[in-house]
Amino acid sequence: MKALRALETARDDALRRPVHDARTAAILGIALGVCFLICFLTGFYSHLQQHPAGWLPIPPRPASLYRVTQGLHVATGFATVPLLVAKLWSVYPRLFRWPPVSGAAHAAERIMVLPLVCGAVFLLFSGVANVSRWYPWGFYFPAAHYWVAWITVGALVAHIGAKASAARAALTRPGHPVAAAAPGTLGRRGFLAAVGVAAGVVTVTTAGQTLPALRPLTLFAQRRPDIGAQGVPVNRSAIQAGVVETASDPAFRLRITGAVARPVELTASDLDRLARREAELPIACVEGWSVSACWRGVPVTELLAAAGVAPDDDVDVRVESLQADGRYRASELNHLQARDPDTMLAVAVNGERLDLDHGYPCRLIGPNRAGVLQTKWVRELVVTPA
Ligand SMILES: Nc1nc2c(c(=O)[nH]1)N[C@H]1C(S)=C(S)[C@@H](COP(=O)(O)O)O[C@H]1N2
Ligand SMILES: [Mo]
Repeated sequence: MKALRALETARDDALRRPVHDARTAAILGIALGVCFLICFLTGFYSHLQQHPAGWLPIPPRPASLYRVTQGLHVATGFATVPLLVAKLWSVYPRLFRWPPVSGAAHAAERIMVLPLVCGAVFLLFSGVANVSRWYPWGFYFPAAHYWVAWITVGALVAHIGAKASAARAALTRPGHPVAAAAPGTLGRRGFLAAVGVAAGVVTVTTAGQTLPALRPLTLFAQRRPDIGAQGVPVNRSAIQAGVVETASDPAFRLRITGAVARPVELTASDLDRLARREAELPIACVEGWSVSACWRGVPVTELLAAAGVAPDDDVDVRVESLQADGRYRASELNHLQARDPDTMLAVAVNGERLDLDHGYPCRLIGPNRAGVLQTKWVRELVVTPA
């Protein structure tokens, strides 16, 4: 009994402190809600890039759109970690309220907090672990991350619905009777400032993986995008992909097959001779790092013309790699991407012949494509009517 009373007193003392009151919870809730919204929308866009809906072909312009959306996805995800910790710490004394619920509606609202908290913790943990290339799980990360995001957003919408009026009241009532912190304890301002600084430091030290100006400050970034052959990181080397021999073989032929008037075969030196298009395009990995480079190659639309595909024929193109297996050994170009003059099979990057690790003899590079779709060591373009 005594212990229970002591717990009650501790809880009531805590709830009276501004760092644990409704106003602090509301401010952190809004910051979290904004971050989650950005993360969810950019994450959904990344999902659409990799699992396109037939009715919504991803356009190839603006060329750097995916670089921006995925950079934002990972940056806001990282910044959300201190915000979520702060929010949970701010509201945890409420867990000790007695009775825990005051009716059926309140019980339903409380139960929805469980998927919200568990989902948010799972998303942040799995996301940070994934970009750190630490896979302490047996499931396939993108699918789990995607479905848990829907559950979490559903729970978040329910939570916002339940809490909107309380949050509005807490924010519009400035003369809150318990707003002042006891002397010597952390006040709301100090607490929120500390959380803001933590989120800012995480962002600034992560964003160097995509913003060159912040590169010297990279600490949490998983990649320095300027480290790698030819100034571009290597995500899977030729050795890892098992293509060293086939890619360097003089018998290599690029084939253009499928719905074409005449199948085409080109050698590596044919490709080199035809490669006159130059474009500045980013490699933008789903992991959040990105780097822009100057590519030289043969536009896919010229290769289609060589195979007798009429310029106004809407076609999709499947891009196949020499790599025998692995998730990223092939990708699709929709009819908009296939006709963009900067979608090309590149043979050179930053003024040098493509390194074997970057996809020699030729690799796909196109505007506004997720890194996983920029297939390396291309051996075949399979054309299908769109
Ligand atoms: N054949 C093949 N192409 C691939 C991959 C792969 O594993 N196999 N990885 C992709 C990923 S995830 C990225 S981010 C880019 C990176 O290209 P880079 O190694 O030249 O920087 O290549 C893409 N192309
Ligand atoms: Mo990637």
